[in-house]
Amino acid sequence: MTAMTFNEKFPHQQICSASSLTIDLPQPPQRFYRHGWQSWSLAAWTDLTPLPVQKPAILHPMQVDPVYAKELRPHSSWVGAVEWNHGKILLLGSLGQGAHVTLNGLRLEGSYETGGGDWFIASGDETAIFSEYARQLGRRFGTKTGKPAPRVWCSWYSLYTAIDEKWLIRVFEELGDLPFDVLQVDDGWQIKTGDWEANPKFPAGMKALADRIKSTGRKAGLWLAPLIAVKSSQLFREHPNWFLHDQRGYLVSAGFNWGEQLYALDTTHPEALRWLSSLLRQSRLWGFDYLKLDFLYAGALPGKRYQEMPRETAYREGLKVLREAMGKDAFFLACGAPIIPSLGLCDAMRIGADVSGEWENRRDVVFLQNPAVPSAKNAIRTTHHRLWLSSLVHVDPDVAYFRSKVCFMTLEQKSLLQNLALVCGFKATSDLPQWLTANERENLRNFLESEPKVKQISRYAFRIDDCHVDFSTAMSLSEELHGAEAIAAAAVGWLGNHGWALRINDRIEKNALEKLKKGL
Ligand code: 9PG
Repeated sequence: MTAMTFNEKFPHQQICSASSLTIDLPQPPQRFYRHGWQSWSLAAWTDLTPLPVQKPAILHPMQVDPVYAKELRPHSSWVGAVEWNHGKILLLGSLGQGAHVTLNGLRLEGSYETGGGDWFIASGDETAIFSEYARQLGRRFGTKTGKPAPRVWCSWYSLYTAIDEKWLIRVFEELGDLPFDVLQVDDGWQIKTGDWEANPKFPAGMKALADRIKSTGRKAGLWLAPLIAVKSSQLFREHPNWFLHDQRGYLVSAGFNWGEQLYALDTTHPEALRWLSSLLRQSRLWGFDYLKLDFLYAGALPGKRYQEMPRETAYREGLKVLREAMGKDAFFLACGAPIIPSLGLCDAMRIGADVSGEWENRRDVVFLQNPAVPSAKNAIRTTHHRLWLSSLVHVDPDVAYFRSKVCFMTLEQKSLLQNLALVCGFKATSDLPQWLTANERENLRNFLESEPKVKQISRYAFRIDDCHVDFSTAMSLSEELHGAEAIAAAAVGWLGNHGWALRINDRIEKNALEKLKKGL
């Protein structure tokens, strides 16, 4: 254990090697910078009051690092920072994988889960320090490839899993000459998560769909979640031994989605790796050159592996196999991904929660106290706090909305999402052309064509060409609940922890989508 004291003589910047390290602070800081484990997990400056354990617990493996889900002290994956009122910060960040930072009273503590590694410690101006931390990470993990960020139309945030071949082809036609570089097919094409063949809604098959996209002069994009499988998939039923188990031999939960239990592939299992490799090669053979690989956190969950190694090392080794199989020329967007262990292996990374057509969903955000669920506000907050990664990888803030149909955001809220995309330099939407008015379509075109000058002027404000944009309204977290609201929240939290309740919710959402689709 290495111990230090933060005082006037403390160097502005240093790198040291230790399995664990503590820095004594002279006085309690005002704020703590927490950095969530994977794309969807909260990243934010918060005050020191403990954040409530987010609900429901059944989703912990897919929303946070489950090892620290119940930690009440301010804590952070790989990198944490504290700020006193004078605006200066002290940052403690690991330069290796599998590290965690905790604020324990007047002590900033960092520790590696296994073995030791390097730490970057610096104090001073926030922007300068984070960019130096990023530079140090880049030296160890690799940095941006030369590929530009494509402009993407993604099928998810309109009809979600209700997509089908006929309907997508109609969309591709109606997008006309809007300047998109990639048309990306999201979740809904596969038989099941784990069984990656076209389902009956795609009778011509995936190669035909990719050909169709490419005939419009664009690249074809495909969503896959290669490291998970649902319990009912053929993959899981035929190869339960390829999946992660715990020390006692029980299957490790990778969360709950699509009304089902999720399991995680063991990325150290040679047969699982062979299967993964052929899946990625197959996707390329179909003709998809842009791959959105999702739910990647599953590869780094704690468990007993075929080959024993630290969990994030196992993940990164698995990711190398995926990258190798898809080839260097494919554009790889990592999503639901543990951040640091994915650097250098992907071209772009989702750095926040999913957006949705809603600014904030009362049930999810307020009652479940969950900053990782889909919502525009959650997406903006976390993305904003990870912008420092943009020198290392293209940062994806998720899609922007231009439509007023099937969207519950105000013009200001939609414009915050659009502006965040301009700050990130990563532009995408899921708006259906048939939902856009002539004016909205023009706004979308201008957005896709614009290359504005972006300058950060304070922690949450930017100048984008001549506009002043302030993201502060997205930064607050939900307040602690009292009285009747607290009781309602406990009930929602309890319900949300049950598979049957999530299944009912899933059904209701599916029916609503089908209805929406019929109205098109
Ligand atoms: C397809 C979607 C889209 C989307 C991805 C991912 O419960 N959760 O925390 C949760 C977060 C994100 C999520 C699903 C669940 O969405 O981010 O863009 O591809 O999968 O299923």
